[in-house]
Amino acid sequence: MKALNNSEREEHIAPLLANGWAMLDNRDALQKTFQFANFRKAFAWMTEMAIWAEKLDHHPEWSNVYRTVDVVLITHDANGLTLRDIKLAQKMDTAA
Ligand code: HBI
Repeated sequence: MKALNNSEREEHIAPLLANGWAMLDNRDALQKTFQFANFRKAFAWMTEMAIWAEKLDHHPEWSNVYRTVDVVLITHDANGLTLRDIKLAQKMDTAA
């Protein structure tokens, strides 16, 4: 999996930044904090995303406290962002 080139970055990252994602300062990674109405909804979303992660063979770094899920997306094999991260971020936003 190849790291995103500059034109791919412009095309794919800007819409995510406009939708609550941020770039981490110290890693080439995307971060977003998702808030749900309650724990049940947060965990249901995580379950749905876990099934997608397996399907895409691409897994988030994430943690859950009550109704909040903190997500970091990066492709470990590329040590940076790839189209897999973009795809998973879009999936997460659509399902949230
Ligand atoms: N998930 N985020 C992330 N990054 C990876 O590089 C990655 C993964 N899930 C599975 C995976 N790589 C496998 O393709 C390899 O470790 C075999």
